[in-house]
Amino acid sequence: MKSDLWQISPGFEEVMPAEYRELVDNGPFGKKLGVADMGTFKELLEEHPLCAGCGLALSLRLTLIALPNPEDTIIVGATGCSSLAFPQVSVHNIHSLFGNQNAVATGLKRALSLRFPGQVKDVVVIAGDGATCDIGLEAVVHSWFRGEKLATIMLDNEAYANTGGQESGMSRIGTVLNMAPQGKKFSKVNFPEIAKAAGCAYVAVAEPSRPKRLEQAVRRAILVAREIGPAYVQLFTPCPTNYKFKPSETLSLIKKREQEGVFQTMEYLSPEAEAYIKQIEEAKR
Ligand SMILES: Cc1ncc(C[n+]2csc(CCOP(=O)(O)OP(=O)(O)O)c2C)c(N)n1
Ligand code: SF4
Ligand SMILES: [Mg+2]
Repeated sequence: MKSDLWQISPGFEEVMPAEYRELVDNGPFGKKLGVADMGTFKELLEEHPLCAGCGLALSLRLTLIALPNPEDTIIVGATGCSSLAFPQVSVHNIHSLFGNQNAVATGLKRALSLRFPGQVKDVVVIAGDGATCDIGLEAVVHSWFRGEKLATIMLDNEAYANTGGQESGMSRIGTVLNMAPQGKKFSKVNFPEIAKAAGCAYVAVAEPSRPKRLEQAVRRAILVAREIGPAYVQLFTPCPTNYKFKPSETLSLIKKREQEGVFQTMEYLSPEAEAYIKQIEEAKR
């Protein structure tokens, strides 16, 4: 469905590539569809510039499909591989200075509440592990301390991928990358536990090889952030380019990691969030 919210500037209709016109004409607006309907509408250009087999690109696509209210959602992104895809998505988004994303999202959410009182406006932060857990740590955690009603989604590829492969706080101990040749000396940061301790009412870890679970985590996080308080979702999004595996192996690598117990999904809801989600999901049945 075409949306008045999303238009090509007058005069440029014929110049824009066909795939971009399709994105505008056939975006997710007003459809209330889910990941089972993937492919029947368009949320991200196929010709985006992320690498073949990128776990982050697939997770971003599934996240965009999972948005409960794309017409009234604004995504706040940060520098990193995902920022290369944001110019080709069908949802409004803001690129913030690397690490500032939760501060920018806080201001945006507050301004939208004043400008559109009583209307649903979802502000969703989507950023890499470096932006979320390292360089943006202070802004992220303080937005949670303050109880800002934001959903924060980390695309966790366990590296600074966009800058050529430095270790991040989310890389695993011993990880060797192009620019971490000696291997990481300390363990992966347990960010879901930090999110819980910092006041998130919803915390989940998910991955793109289970699209339904990823969809549920993103939806629940956004709904909880709308009414209850901050929410955090961590998506495991392996990077074939920096971790040097075949692009065709991304999903099997996640499954292998899961079987070995190296990667685990989880979900936490505060009692208030649990009661709220139960009420919404029962009303839908
Ligand atoms: C303030 C600031 N510091 C550092 C950088 C350089 N920089 C750009 S992307 C990046 C790494 C991004 O890592 P991550 O957030 O994990 O995203 P990924 O590329 O892995 O998806 C860094 C350090 C920057 N652009 N701005
Ligand atoms: S470097 Fe890694 S995370 Fe970045 S686009 Fe390529 S595969 Fe994806
Ligand atoms: Mg990263």
